[in-house]
Amino acid sequence: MKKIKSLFTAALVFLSMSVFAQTKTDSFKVYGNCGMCKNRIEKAVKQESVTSALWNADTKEMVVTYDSSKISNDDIQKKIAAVGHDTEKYSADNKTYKKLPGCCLYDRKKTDKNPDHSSHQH
Ligand SMILES: [Cu+2]
Repeated sequence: MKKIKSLFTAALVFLSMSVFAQTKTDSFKVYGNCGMCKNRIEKAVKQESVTSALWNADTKEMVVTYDSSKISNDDIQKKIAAVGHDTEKYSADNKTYKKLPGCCLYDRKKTDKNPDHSSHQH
């Protein structure tokens, strides 16, 4: 009986270790302004395979903990871009960006076309 119990414990430890091995924590930049942005950004990525998503409005730093066997860093960044926020790797669609509330219209770091600012050359 004791032997079975210890085998069971070993199996549990092994299982939790393999789960742990798939969990990854990454950080990357996401552009936005305020608390509303924070909700939008964090809500966009929260799902079963993303256990934690935290965005810092001051540093624009996003920290995500996710199951790398189910979702990739790229997929997560694409989800954020899809709700209107540029990330380090992916840019939001112009249309989606323009639909954001006024307070959320962050300075875009890498827009391809921005006629309003094209004259500001240094
Ligand atoms: Cu905002």
